[in-house]
Amino acid sequence: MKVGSLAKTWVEYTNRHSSTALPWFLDKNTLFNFFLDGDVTSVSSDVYSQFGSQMSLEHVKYGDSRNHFPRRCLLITCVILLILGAMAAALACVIIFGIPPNQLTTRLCKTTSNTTGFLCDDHKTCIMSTQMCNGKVDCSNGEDESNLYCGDLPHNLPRYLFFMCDNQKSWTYMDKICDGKNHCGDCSDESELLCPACTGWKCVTVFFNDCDCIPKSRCRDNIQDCTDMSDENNCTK
Ligand SMILES: [Ca+2]
Ligand SMILES: [Ca+2]
Repeated sequence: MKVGSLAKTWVEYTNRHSSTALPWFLDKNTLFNFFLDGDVTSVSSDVYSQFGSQMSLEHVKYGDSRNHFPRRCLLITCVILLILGAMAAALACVIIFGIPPNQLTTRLCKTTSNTTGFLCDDHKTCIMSTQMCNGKVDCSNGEDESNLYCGDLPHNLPRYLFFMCDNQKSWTYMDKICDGKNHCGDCSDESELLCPACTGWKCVTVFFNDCDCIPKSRCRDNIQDCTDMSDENNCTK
């Protein structure tokens, strides 16, 4: 049965019976399939308008199970194409820029002098904190002098490589803590809380670079180091 005659038969039937119900010999899906697949231009305009209206109602009522399949297929096809596109882009990046180096999860390492250091990209070289951003390339790739770490000192350095002084204005490298010299200006890098007990001579010192502990080598050397001259009068080497 052709589309035109099928539609006409349905319209004539519904007109005759004053009903929009489908006759027993016409299956809903068959009608829809004809309209969706068929040559609707072969149906006369008046028949199409009536039939088309009914089709819209039926379409809402029963759902368009036919159209779900192609839409789903279209969606799946788009997703597959996107995935393939992303894979192709990644492959192109690898070809153009090369395989990215194995990223380090941490730069924390122990130096040969058993202090906390910075691990270079080669995964082997461990440099001292004072070798970071000192104007000299110590890692083979130069990462110790890169803007990534040296752009905003000390904030871009790994936290374990620098010490923030008590005055909150100065900072120093971890390697400079407890070395007997006042790098902070307020001696917080040489405080008793951080450092081992003084093994030299303890006094209030004269020189700005010293804190309250001078090495015994400076006792009785005819140079005043302590305000009370105890380094020259009382200290025993
Ligand atoms: Ca360096
Ligand atoms: Ca110091």
